[in-house]
Amino acid sequence: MLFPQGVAIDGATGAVSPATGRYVKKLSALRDLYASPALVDAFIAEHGDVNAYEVIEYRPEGSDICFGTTIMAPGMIGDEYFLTRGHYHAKKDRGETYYTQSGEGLLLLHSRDGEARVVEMRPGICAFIPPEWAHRSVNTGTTPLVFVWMCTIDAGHDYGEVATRGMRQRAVEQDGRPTVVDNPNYAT
Ligand code: PAN
Ligand code: ZN
Repeated sequence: MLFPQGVAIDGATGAVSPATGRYVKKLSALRDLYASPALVDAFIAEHGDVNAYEVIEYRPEGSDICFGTTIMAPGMIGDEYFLTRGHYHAKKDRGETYYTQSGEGLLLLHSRDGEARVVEMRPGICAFIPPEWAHRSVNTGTTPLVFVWMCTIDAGHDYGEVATRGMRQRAVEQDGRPTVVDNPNYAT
């Protein structure tokens, strides 16, 4: 039987208590997602294989919904901001919300039928991610980007398509400001 529970979420650190799981993504694991993998190698040679982001989950067994936090380190590879892998949900009718707690970033999205959108990530903004939209977050600030995500427990992740084709857009710094540009390498 499921019982109600209050789960503490620290909006500054992203700590979740109690949590049911967590994982860390090292920068090296994301190498091929950047416009310049060679610059990832150079970054790691200089700074080490840093923790690019961490995901902490509250996923009660037998529940229909789950939530948790993502904590993204600030950083850049050349002019490109630190990013998450990006994915579609495995179940095609499952959406999600991202409610930013601290830091600043951009949520890059594209639909299977060719639309691309960007939603600002900053405290107070809860992003709605409809089903069938690939989504990737980027940290455009100088502090950790912390957001609470919530979705159905069976949404699942389909990483393959974004890994092979890329996202339609990239978030880069131009003239000192976050700018979204078309990804020339997006495989249509
Ligand atoms: C999030 C993401 C999390 C990490 O929980 O999984 O931010 O991003 P990647 O999974 O793309 O590496 C979510 O969107 N879940 O569905
Ligand atoms: Zn998702």
